[in-house]
Amino acid sequence: MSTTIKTQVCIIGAGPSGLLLAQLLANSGIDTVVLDRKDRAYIEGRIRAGVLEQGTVTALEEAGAAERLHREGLTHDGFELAFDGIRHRIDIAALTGKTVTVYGQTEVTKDLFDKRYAEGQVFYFNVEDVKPTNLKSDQPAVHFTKDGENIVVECDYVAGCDGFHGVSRRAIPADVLKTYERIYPFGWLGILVEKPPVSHELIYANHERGFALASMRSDTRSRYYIQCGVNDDLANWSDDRFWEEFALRLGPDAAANLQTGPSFEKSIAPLRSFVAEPMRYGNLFLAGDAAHIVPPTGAKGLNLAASDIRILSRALVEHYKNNNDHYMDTYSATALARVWKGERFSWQLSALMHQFPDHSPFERKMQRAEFDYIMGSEAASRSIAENYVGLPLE
Ligand code: FAS
Ligand code: PHB
Repeated sequence: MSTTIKTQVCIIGAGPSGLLLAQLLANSGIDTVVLDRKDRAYIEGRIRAGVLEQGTVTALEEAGAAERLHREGLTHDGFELAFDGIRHRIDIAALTGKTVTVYGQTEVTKDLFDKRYAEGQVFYFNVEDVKPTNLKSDQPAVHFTKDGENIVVECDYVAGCDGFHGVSRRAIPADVLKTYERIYPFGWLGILVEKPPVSHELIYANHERGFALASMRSDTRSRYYIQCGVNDDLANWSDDRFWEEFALRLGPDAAANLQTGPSFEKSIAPLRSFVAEPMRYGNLFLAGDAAHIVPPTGAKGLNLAASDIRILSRALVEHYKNNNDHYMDTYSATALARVWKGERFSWQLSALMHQFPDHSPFERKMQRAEFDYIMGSEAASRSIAENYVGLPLE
């Protein structure tokens, strides 16, 4: 016995990808149902991205969910790369005419949830056994259970916005799906602390002891990271040990203004580069982390998810409003063209800024030479800047 629901687009995942897609489709009168295996509080509690490209801000404006972002977000026109204490500012505004906005993914998710709830979005949280079916037919469906009840969503299209560990990508047959992966031999240990940031701009630091990143969530809340072992344990990292290591890697000049205090969030994230092709299979469309993962070094993860959704929402709106399937037919190729450029930049900046266990003194010299070249070349700095602010959508 099961309950049947009908909708136009069934969205699996209520992270930033799924929520933004639901909002952009709702703005065009397209009906959706959104499923998630967690609930709103859990999803909003995840601490992740912190830097938004202008394109992502535009998408949130189009979604009508950018009011608090414009009130509370911090506009940044530059950031620093540091190498063994030597600092070089990348003036993104002068080099590209663009800026980035510092505004946590947590806040983006809260704003999108508020908007979706205000407009009566149908959500199913804490779902289990999610299974997309009949994807190559014109009547795809998504089966799941909720509190022991079997439910089927009959829809026109399925949007797989369920992240790296979701089920959507796995619904594509192994002889169709091709994946590409690079797992990095280190992770990032991140903390949140209610203290003013050490600098008004982000500092990415390469030190012989390892990478460090000074970021923030506001003028009073800082987000700091240090590179750690791929199997490192949070139990090994007291706040005191973190602060000592972080200050060493930042260097005495940058760390001079460091205000330490008790962390209220501490977590370790593994780093990987990953892409799944194609991003469409029949009437299933993959978007965001369900299709690709980048190391957070280039601040691309959330922003690539947002650009997928801008491309996918246009495709679905064109289909429903103008009976034009051109953008659906080209979705995978268009999204992947941008994804691969984001993967390259994230991989390149990770290679420049981290200590690799298998690096010889020669590789260390190559990293320093690249840093010196970037410092001395406007062209090299502009290349970093234009990737950081986000390449054009198409
Ligand atoms: P998400 O993973 O955010 O959301 C997927 C949703 O699908 C989740 O809510 C999940 O519960 C749900 N789901 C999964 N399986 C399901 C199933 N079977 N059925 C139903 N629902 C299911 N990016 C940056 O730019 N900067 C950063 O610093 C940064 N740090 C990160 C740290 C960590 C630990 C992680 C994991 C990612 C980080 N990212 C960062 C990347 C991150 O921001 C992602 O790019 C972003 O969350 C992508 O959003 P979604 O595609 O919505 O995927
Ligand atoms: C963050 O503030 O969480 C952040 C900022 C920039 C990055 C990665 C993470 O590249």
